Amino acid sequence: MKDTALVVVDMLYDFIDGSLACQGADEAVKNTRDYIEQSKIYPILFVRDHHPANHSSFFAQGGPWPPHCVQGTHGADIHVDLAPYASDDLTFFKGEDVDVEQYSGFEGLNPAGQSMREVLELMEISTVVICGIATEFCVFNTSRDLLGAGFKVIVKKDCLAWVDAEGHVKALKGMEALGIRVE
Ligand code: VGL
Ligand code: ZN
Repeated sequence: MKDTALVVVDMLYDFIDGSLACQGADEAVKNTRDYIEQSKIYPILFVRDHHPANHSSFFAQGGPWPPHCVQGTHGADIHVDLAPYASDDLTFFKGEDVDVEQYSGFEGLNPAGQSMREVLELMEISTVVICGIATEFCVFNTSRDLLGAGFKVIVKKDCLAWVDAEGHVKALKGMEALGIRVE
């Protein structure tokens, strides 16, 4: 599977057992780790929501979310079971601009300032497998943008967690309707 990469989206403590804990998160982390070990899939890219403490998406600024994934806090860290697979070059940060909501990991940049598209193209990746949190937000937007950029996209159903069960099901249907494989 040399032309295939895995993208792990926002498997960060605040989305797992923190301020924005999502349904199914523990199972999603475990299943993602099992998938990595069993499939030996490589390369593995990580997306990290990474907000300043006064981000516009937080309640105090009139946004829809509790404070989460604040830069430098435990809640912004990748789960310990997945962190060993992460490398700087293949980690893409989003949500760093105080005024901008970024649900799509495709808009993230690595520490060298490279976009996900740039890095995937350099590695000659044509198919992307997606695991992550939350189905309705970051997973949906990241998958849609990767598909729009010409990649084949496969979403791993057992490796997702969600804010709202109905929203999760609706997002899965929406992704399938776009031409994303959900398996
Ligand atoms: C996300 C809510 C707020 C996500 C990010 O990555 O799904 N959801 N910020
Ligand atoms: Zn966020």
